[in-house]
Amino acid sequence: MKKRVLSGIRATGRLHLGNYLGAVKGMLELQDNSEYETLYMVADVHTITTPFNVEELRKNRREVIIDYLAAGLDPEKSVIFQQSEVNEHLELAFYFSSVTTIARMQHLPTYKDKIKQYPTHNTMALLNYPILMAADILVYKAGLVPVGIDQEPHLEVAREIARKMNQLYGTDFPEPKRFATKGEYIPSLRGEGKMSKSVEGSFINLTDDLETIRKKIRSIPTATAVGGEMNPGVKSLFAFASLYISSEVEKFKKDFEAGSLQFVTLKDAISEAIYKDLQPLQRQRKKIESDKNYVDKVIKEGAEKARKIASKTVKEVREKMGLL
Ligand code: AQP
Repeated sequence: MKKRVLSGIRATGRLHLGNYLGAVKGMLELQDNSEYETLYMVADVHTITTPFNVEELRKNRREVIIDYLAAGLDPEKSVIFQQSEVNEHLELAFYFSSVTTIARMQHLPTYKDKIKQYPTHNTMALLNYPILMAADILVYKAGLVPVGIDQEPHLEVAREIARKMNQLYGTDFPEPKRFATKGEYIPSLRGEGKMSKSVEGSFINLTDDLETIRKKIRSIPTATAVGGEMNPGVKSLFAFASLYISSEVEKFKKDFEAGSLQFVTLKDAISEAIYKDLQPLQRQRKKIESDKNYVDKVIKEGAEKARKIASKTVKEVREKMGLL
């Protein structure tokens, strides 16, 4: 049997370079490997774990699907679907919550970060985020998950839940591992933390044009750096350089150490390379967004395929837990 792969992205906005390099590139690589059966969703239910707007959610979840298709996810090879269309994720998450303590969830760094970001939104849904993520993965018995490094603590929780369920109820859940890409951690353009949809000024969207990308990359705070120790902004800039203009990095590093680096030259070289990399995706996106029927069909058929697998797992779990 083929190994299953599951990944997803929240519908909190349009996809950015961090989502693309940390998750989508890995999703593409596994989709094109015949050893794997790949399932990729837009995590629209996860979106409600932080403050959201109803109309934006409805719009963004479709935009994420269009970004997926534009990036090369192929419904002939992968199951592409909306999480909310497969109720089994939510049902399984509730069963999983019975083997998970509140204290374990409260100690997760991602949970602490989010309550710092949204102090008045410390909800049960937010606390349950990792349990729902475990259910997203394990409802398909997926063993491999292409996601950025920030998701590693959540994968640890998924492994713990799989182990506990197997011990207590004799289920056969795999212990899912992360599939890492070269861009597993893309820094914020603000010089602190990771690139994030919900942090203004931190990201480059996949649909940004050259002028916008140039402006954003130029905004990385490097002004006070002249040789010596790299400040966080300079470190971020060199992280982008390693990913996008790797053959020139050494030369730019030497210039930095010598105190002769023209930051704007380095920044513009990176911007052009990013734009060049995104151009095929942007062209493809224009075609796909005008084909409403095609996108509708992908969403409908994806849900049907996903439901078929998910319902089988949930039935098994209900039987093993004495609920059927
Ligand atoms: N900066 C990043 N570098 C590498 N990978 C990243 N990912 C996110 N940011 C980076 C990966 O993208 C996938 C989807 O993330 P998500 O939208 O489900 O959740 P997130 O981590 O919360 O993404 P954002 O952009 O930070 O959204 P907000 O601001 O709404 O919380 C995951 O695989 C993640 O690792």
